Amino acid sequence: MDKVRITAQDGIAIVTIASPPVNALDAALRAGLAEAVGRAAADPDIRAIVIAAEGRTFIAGADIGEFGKPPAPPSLPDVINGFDAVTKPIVAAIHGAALGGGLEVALGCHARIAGPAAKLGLPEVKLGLIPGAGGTQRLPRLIGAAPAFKLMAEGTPASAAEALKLGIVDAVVETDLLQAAITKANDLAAAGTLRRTRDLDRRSAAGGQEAFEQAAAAALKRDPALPNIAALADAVRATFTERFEDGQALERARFVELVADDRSKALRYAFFAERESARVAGVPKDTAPRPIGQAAVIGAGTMGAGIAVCFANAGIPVTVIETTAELLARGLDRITQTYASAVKRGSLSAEEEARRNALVSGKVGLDAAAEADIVVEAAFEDMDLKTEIFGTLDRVAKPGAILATNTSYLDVDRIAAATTRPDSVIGLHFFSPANIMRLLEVVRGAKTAPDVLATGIDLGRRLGKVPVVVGVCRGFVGNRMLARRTQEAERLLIEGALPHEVDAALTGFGFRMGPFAVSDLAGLDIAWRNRKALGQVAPVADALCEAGRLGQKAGRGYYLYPEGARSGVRDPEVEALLARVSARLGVTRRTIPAEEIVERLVYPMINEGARILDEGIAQRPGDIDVIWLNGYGWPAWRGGPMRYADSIGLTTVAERLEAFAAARGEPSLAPAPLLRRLADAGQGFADLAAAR
Ligand code: 3H9
Repeated sequence: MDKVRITAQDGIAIVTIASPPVNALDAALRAGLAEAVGRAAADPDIRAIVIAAEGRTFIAGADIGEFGKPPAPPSLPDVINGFDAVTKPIVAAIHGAALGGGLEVALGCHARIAGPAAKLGLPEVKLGLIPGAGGTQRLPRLIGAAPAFKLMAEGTPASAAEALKLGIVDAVVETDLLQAAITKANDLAAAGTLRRTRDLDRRSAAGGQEAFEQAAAAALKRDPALPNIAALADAVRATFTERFEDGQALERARFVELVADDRSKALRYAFFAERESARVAGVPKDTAPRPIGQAAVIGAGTMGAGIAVCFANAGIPVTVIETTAELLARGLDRITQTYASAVKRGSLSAEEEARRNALVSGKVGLDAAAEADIVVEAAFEDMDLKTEIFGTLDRVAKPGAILATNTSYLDVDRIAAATTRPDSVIGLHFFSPANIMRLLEVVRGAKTAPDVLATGIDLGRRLGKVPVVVGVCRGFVGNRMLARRTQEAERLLIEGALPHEVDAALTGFGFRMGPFAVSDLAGLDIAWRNRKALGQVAPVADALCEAGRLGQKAGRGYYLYPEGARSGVRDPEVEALLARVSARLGVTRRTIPAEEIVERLVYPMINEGARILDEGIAQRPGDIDVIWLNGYGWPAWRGGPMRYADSIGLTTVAERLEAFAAARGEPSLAPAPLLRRLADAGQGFADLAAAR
């Protein structure tokens, strides 16, 4: 089927793009678009042209899957520059998303009309790129260099209303978008003037070059690891100093360089991995999710309240259930406070605050779960308590209701066995703060029904999360791998590293925070309690807890937090404590280089990831990467731990693990069978993904 159709209506050519699912601009579509516009331009019966699209979006951008492959003509810049040579008005009718190359197509038109749900943006920075089809040159000329730069540097699309305010679109129409675009095309044809974006001079709108330079400096400070922000600033700066053609040549050269950069490759990999994670073995694509119109959350602590906020944010009425009126009141207060501070920050309107608060109600006692289509249990991590709750829920919840547990570590199958409907039981592992963190581990129990799993995934998306299906094991995927890192971090302290050195090694790698700064922020007591319950020992962490150093809330943990300090400072007391622990264990302390610290922290995690894959707890390496990218602050431009392992080479990873295991006499550090097999075959985790 042709990807581009052309029809005519009273002298107006309507060029319709139809390339499901999102009209990405692959080679066939580019050729079809150029051909259709060229044909309309040459047709003496045609006065003007409208470009519209079918399906759920206008155009989602260039075809990301084509990047890195040999270029197939015509290039997108050539197609859009071709519009500049057309002497008849071209109007874009934009519904849904006009992103990246999609917005660049629209910017190559003489006018843009949007529907109310349109989203317009140049999100290339999120893929480690910059716009490469004239966006950096046309948008500043249309709306001003400073606002254009901000839109491109943040990469977040503007709503139709925002785009109208910024001047990206000429009008937003509530109904009959195509007709409105045709009318505009007729008006422009009658007026006889052509307003090409490249000829406009609004670069200095909204603060001029000075405002642009300020925005550029701020953006460079925010993300110094990515080369594309500097490239973006150079390209936009060129709109002040260069002719359009020269600016566009600079943009193109930088774009081509960035496409070849491994950081962009990693970000593109993550884009597809996130989408692939939605495909789950045993759950056919057409599996209908169960309808979710009413939710209940059991437990109104920090986690329960955060989960309730997620439901209310998505417009789903939610009942919060507690054991006493006092605990309930405290939990409901947490929720109203969350919204009140969002209003204070300016990120939520008072109207929306009222709407969301009205979706939240509270009750004492599990009977209140009777009406819910889904119940999410967020009580203490205690198996007896959870099985008791699920036993009761089994009696009170309506038939077909999904019973979900937010456990972080416990066996979902044992929890399911407390009910007579284990097929309706699932794990929904939210991350703290639940209303902020994007990751949702959807835990598939041995008996979870496919439509229950499909509902977990669908609901996750409705809640604005990235849902990833995982199997049952202690800690699932993310926390199970994290436990390895935590163990090694503790061990590094015993061998001679200091907390700030370990943290600096990981922030140098790209994490926003190191493990000890994170522990101090979260508090050391929960992990301490867990270790005690499991009979585990962590000599350094235990000693800190025994000394009352429970983290930031105690003013001291791995670091000292002087009154009012936002981040910790080195504490000689901790360093003396480390020396004592090492001496007690008979370990001679040594200086450990940052490179070794990173390897010691990251390789055992990768090794655990290999075990997780071998056991089928994660379906594919990409799922593990999506989990670490969205739940644990893995630097996006490194593409997740499994892809990182491939980039190092599994032979190297295996050799280093072998060396760590030998040096420590710790067999669990030795390469896992899957890692060893792949390394011996000269393969990477990606080969495994391809073979499955
Ligand atoms: C660019 O434009 C560079 C130019 O400046 C210069 C060029 C010279 N390409 O997300 P969904 C697939 S860079 C290829 O689940 P939604 C996606 O993989 C690009 N494939 O849908 C999935 O496939 P599958 C700048 C793409 O409704 C399917 O479409 N643009 C592309 O939740 C559905 O996707 C962007 O960065 C693509 N561009 O969200 C925008 N886009 O079914 C990227 C999607 O096999 N796209 N696919 O898993 C998005 O943000 C979202 O897809 C969108 C729809 C919001 C449009």
